[in-house]
Amino acid sequence: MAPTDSRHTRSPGEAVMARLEELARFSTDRTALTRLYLSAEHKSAAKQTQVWMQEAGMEARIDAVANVVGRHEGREPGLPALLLGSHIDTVRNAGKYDGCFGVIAAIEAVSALHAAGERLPFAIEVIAFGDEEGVRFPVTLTGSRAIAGTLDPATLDAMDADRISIRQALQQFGCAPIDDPRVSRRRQQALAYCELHTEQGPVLETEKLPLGLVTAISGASRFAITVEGVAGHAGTVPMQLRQDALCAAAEMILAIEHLAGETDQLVATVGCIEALPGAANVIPSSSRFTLDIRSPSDRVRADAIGRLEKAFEEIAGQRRVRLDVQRTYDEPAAGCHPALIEQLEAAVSRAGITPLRLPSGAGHDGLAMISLCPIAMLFVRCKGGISHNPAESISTADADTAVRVLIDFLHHFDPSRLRAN
Ligand code: HGY
Ligand code: MN
Ligand code: MN
Repeated sequence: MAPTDSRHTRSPGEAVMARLEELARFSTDRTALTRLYLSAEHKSAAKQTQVWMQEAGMEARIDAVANVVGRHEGREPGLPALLLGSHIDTVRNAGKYDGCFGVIAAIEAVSALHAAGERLPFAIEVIAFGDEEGVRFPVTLTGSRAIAGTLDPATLDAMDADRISIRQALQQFGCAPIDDPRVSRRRQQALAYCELHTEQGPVLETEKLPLGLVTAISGASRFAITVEGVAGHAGTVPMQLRQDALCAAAEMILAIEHLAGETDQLVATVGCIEALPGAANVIPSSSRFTLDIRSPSDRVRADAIGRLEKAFEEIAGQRRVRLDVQRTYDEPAAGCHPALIEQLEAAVSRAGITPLRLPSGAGHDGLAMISLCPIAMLFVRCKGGISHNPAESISTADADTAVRVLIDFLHHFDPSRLRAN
């Protein structure tokens, strides 16, 4: 494991930024940051995170779905816990801060309590979830769903591009058997879940604010769409006789863009597309593409999906191609708990920062954790709102402010106010 940094001379922000640099080295690619769920790089990053949790005075372990879980006991052992954390898996060619910032900042906050010999009237658990991005396997939130007790065992049969299932990958990773009872939390054990995360959007930078309070996490659906046409010779088949799977997919993709462009509170993205057999002189016989569609309003999202499915059917009919639409992910919007937002907001105000509330267009583990306990999120400003991109960046000063506000929030957290609502 990489030598850990000296705890003495650095500000919380500097310590967080230094560790994020170290964590970013655990990557499949040499030239970019890619760390997919249950990869060898994920295992190295998980073990390093476990060491940092232990140095911060926590009991730390890697659970049966490869989350890293650190626990800092309260004034007496076994108290219900406030859950902190985020994810340490990344997208391909990722930035260093998406997910990892929330984990390292939470460890830094607990480290400060530990260094001061402080014990709070509740325990704190810091969780480094292993599969928030859902890049390697066609499912996502595996780690947080397992903790929340909502993981469908069938999920473990999902396979990656090499036909390795999550179940097999967990065994290769060295995880305990999946039915390890220590994975999921009982409702009474979890007071709330609070996640620090980069905003991944431009609002805080535009408002010149370092931090923001999240009101809700947008709901999202993902689809795998396959179009089957007829392969043909690029030189001999007249245009009007073609059953071109890629052109049909292209028309569907433009229909997606058009609908999302004219619908308020809706975004839709086609991130992956492939055409087979993939030869320049062959009319594609089939094409596959993904659709990711989101909205803070579940009704807007459901209505848009219905309209798109109808449009796809019409296009497939006109082009005499076959269509298969598989929904691979569906998560309703998750509202942050008002009493948690207020308590985070009070900590932001005590730091002399004007509180700003905003929704999260990006998905987070809170979408799964809300099945277990109330959730809240604190956003930190990121440069240009850039994310899912190596250019993603935050400032040391904002990281420092975020850790200090989190520590202040921990000192004032009153779980009884959650029950009052
Ligand atoms: O896709 C998302 O919103 C998240 O980054 N996984
Ligand atoms: Mn992400
Ligand atoms: Mn994230």
